[in-house]
Amino acid sequence: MNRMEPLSERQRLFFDAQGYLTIEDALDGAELAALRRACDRAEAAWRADPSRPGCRIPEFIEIEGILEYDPLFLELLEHPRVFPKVRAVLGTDVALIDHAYYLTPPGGELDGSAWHRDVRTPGVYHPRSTVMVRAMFALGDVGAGDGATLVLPGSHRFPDDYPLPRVARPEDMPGAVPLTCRAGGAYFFNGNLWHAPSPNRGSRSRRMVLFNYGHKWMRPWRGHEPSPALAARADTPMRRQLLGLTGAYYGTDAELETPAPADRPAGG
Ligand SMILES: O=C(O)CCC(=O)C(=O)O
Repeated sequence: MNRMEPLSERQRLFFDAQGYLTIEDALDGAELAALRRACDRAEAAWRADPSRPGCRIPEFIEIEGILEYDPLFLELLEHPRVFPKVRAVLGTDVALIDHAYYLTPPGGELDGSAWHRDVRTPGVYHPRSTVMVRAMFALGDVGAGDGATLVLPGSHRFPDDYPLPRVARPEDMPGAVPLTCRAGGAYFFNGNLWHAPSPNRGSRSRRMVLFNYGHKWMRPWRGHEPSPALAARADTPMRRQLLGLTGAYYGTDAELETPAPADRPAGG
């Protein structure tokens, strides 16, 4: 059984106050190597077939629906060093909203309008709820100039109409913090937190796998509904819940502990 690492009191306080949390060395060396291989295979398949969904512009590549490409991504979705913490801040009804592999090649430019929040719920007012949490895993080191995600700490508590300063470049936002990390590191942030991608001024593409979690009563973003092949791999209650294959409002929420494949009884 994988050991699930809970959210500590200190981490809870940091996330509640700042709206984000970083987890150094979330992946060990073997996990990182396997993830890089799976991402390389996914990228090759995606580039070979222009009909596959995503974004294909020089300064940003998004391979949408990364779970469709390799069973390894399903394991990552419940990674024991990250997923229990995400579930702790979202609730037991956690489910997946979207999932992708991002590559940010060097050389692109962005303007200040890149600042945004992921959550938009105009019909209801959720000032104290955590509606979405975006988790990102780094395949390589990400320094401040390497396209690091920028966040405005504490801004998840801003009201919807808070007048954020207009800036020319994302990195000009007063108080912005770049989420730097080493290869194998991860971070997640509240979907209400103001954040922005930043330009990659380094020499290598920034490579990140991301999962955006919400609640099982929310719909996945368009194009992120599981294919029949992916749905068939949802062989645990948690996988079914995460992929939106359970009731939206009723039924028992899935338990946290899910045996890793190696621990499952043969044929089980
Ligand atoms: O690429 C990043 O670091 C930020 C991603 C982002 O803003 C988003 O996907 O909403």
